[in-house]
Amino acid sequence: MSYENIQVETHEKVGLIRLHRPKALNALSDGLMTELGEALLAFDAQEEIGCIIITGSEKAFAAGADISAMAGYDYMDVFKGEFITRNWETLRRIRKPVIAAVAGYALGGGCELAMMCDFIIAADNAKFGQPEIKLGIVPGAGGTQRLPRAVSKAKAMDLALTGRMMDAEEAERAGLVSRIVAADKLLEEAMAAAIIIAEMPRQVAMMVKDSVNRAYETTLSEGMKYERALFYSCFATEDQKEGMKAFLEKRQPVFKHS
Ligand code: CO8
Repeated sequence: MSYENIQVETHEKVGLIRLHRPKALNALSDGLMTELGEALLAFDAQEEIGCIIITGSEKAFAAGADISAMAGYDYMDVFKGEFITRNWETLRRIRKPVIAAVAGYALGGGCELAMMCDFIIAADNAKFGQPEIKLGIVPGAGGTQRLPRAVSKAKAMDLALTGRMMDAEEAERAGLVSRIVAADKLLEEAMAAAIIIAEMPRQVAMMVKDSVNRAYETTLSEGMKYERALFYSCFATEDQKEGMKAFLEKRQPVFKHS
């Protein structure tokens, strides 16, 4: 399938999606978000794909939602048009792990999109922020909800109220990103992580994702019950037999993803 606002590549078991609106620092237009959703669903449905990476350019992961499109909207346009939820929620339906490989600006909706991924690998030039307040709006895709869960209330308030940017080191200290790598090695490092994940028993990777995400939606005791049920279910799979047998036989496991 050909896209206008993204570039899609398959690297063996890894699906790579590059946001590609270079003239607008990958501003997340409606068209881009629709295409991103389609590409994500296609990779999720593709049997051989075990992990997906979303990345941008060296200058910008995404500088936010498209301000030129939003500027003319009134309340009824955004309310009735379900601006945001119509195509922004697709990412949440993806069951395979999704890594955000972020270089440059990840601002507003760009930061929110990165936070909707399962984890963020940041280039050393990455900058995160929720500058919406400077445009007269509140964040609309998780900036006031996922950000405090990721970095604490204090840091989220600071970022969303002042609109300032946070560099990669501050973001790592705050817990927003899992690791920082040199900007020219970003894709290489993200790909290496994605290959490791894609080689793991697929159903277990999907369960880990599901269960960790559940931790943000439920109480500890309900989350523990959920995790326990998933844990038990792993014993019905061939890969559990193979993983444990291979360990005892001191060899590498050969997973069948079943
Ligand atoms: N939307 C549209 N165009 C943009 C955006 C954007 N978010 N960001 C940058 N651009 C465009 C610029 O207008 C410029 O275009 P042109 O060359 O035609 O004038 C081009 O990209 C390059 O940008 P700059 O010249 O500004 O580049 P600089 O290097 O000087 O500055 C910055 C880079 C600091 C990133 C600056 O571009 C900037 O501040 N951008 C806006 C950041 C921002 O406010 N983001 C939040 C947007 S609101 C939002 O995301 C709400 C999310 C709601 C949830 C989801 C809703 C669907």
